[in-house]
Amino acid sequence: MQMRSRVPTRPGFALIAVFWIVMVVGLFAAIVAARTGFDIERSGAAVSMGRARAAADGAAEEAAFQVIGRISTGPAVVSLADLVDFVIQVDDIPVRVSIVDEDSKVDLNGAQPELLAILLQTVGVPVGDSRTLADHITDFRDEDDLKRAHGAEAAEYREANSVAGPKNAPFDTLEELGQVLGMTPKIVAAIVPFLTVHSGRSQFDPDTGPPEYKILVDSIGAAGLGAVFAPSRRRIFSVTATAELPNGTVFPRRGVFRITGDPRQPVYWLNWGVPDRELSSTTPSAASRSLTSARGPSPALFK
Ligand SMILES: [Ca+2]
Repeated sequence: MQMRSRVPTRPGFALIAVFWIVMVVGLFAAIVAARTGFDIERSGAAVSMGRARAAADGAAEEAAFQVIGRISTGPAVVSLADLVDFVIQVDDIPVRVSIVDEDSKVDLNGAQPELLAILLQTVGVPVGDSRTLADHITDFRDEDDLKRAHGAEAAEYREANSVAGPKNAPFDTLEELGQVLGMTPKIVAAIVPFLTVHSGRSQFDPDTGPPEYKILVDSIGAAGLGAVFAPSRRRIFSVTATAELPNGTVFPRRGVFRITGDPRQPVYWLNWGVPDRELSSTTPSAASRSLTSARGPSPALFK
């Protein structure tokens, strides 16, 4: 007998309620502002931002339930290709939404150093530096203080005059990559689109990822590392929802959710924030700048 999950009720009512609460609060703020002589223009901007935020948040929630609906009612292998870029209308506000299966990405904690090295090479890091950085990443996240062949543990960070040492614990965020000895903002920005900290797997499913992953797949095939591929579990997804008001006010929301299978709480949000657009302008840490002094000359990681 084929199992058929119950499709949970969409939070449409809650979404509209949240939207109107934000509107009322915003209106109240505007009245108070007017009575106290507060700059009404600033108050108007705050109301606009509140509306955009509420619309983005509502669309993100709605998108999560659309994924659940699709997976619960569809065949075993469901295409989510049309959810990569679509629009959800919240009241009169269009919200551009994008959903990505996190199992399609390389997990920063689960990936073996060989896979990390190939990923680094794929974005243009020379082979020698890619092995060094892959070992640095592995030493940064493993709990021991035993340096890998090309790695860096506490002594190497001290030698490089780095204020901080290796974390010796799993990455909680992709931003932490910037703390890895020898990592530059440019490399971080290049590899982050391929990475997640949410799947926890040593394998990934590039078939469910964006077309840009093909170059990584080709590199992996050429290196004979085919065992790093595994089908997605269709369980963990990230959603980006960007609301734009007619007056130009924009609010982007990014969240990562897990499908629980529990109809009482079908969506569990692992992360709720804003897109990682700041990553490309991450301030280089002392560690990031010191690969040359720690590991010999490395004039350019991108050749
Ligand atoms: Ca370590």
